[in-house]
Amino acid sequence: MPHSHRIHLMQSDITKVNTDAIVNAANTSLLGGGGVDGAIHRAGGPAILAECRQIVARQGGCKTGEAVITTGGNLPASYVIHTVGPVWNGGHKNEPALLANCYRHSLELAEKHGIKTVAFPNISTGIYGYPKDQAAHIAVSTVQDFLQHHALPEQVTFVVFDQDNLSLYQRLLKKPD
Ligand code: AR6
Repeated sequence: MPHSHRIHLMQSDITKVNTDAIVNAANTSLLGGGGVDGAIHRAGGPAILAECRQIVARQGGCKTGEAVITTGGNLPASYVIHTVGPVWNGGHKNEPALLANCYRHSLELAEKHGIKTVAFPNISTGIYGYPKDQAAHIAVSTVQDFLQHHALPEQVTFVVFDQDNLSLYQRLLKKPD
């Protein structure tokens, strides 16, 4: 599998992960919420929300599939890339393309900022209800495709929280013997 050495898997709380940037599964308001979004704002402190408010003032939030970048505040990561995953609505509302856009646009922002290491949570698979197996396929194939064509980021870590996602990603990222 090409570029497999640049993709890592870890089961962890993403707020503790020591990559240059972590990705947040945000919502279009950019003003916080539950799930991983709530955890990131709690652990990162008010500097993240302050920058989100500036972005909202400038461009009025963030559309589904798009991404914006802020400081990491008090997190080990220097940056947070906030992306907005699609709400699962049965699969015929362009959800797969929108989810792929989240990964691609987050990676493009990372590249633009010279970021070498990025960690992704399993976008849309919590409160937004995206089926975990379908989301994992899109996440892995989109990241693999991007890395084939770009030198940055050098490394991408998928940070899984639950056992289902751990098993799915282990299977998808299994290196050939
Ligand atoms: N570290 C890593 N992964 C986590 C953590 C954590 N600390 N906490 C949860 N997860 P979700 P969504 C996993 O619901 O589905 C928010 O209110 C979780 O197990 O956080 O994209 C936003 O403001 C799941 O696998 O995000 C939006 O309104 C994954 O992160 C909405 O939820 C994503 O679950 C976004 O929903």
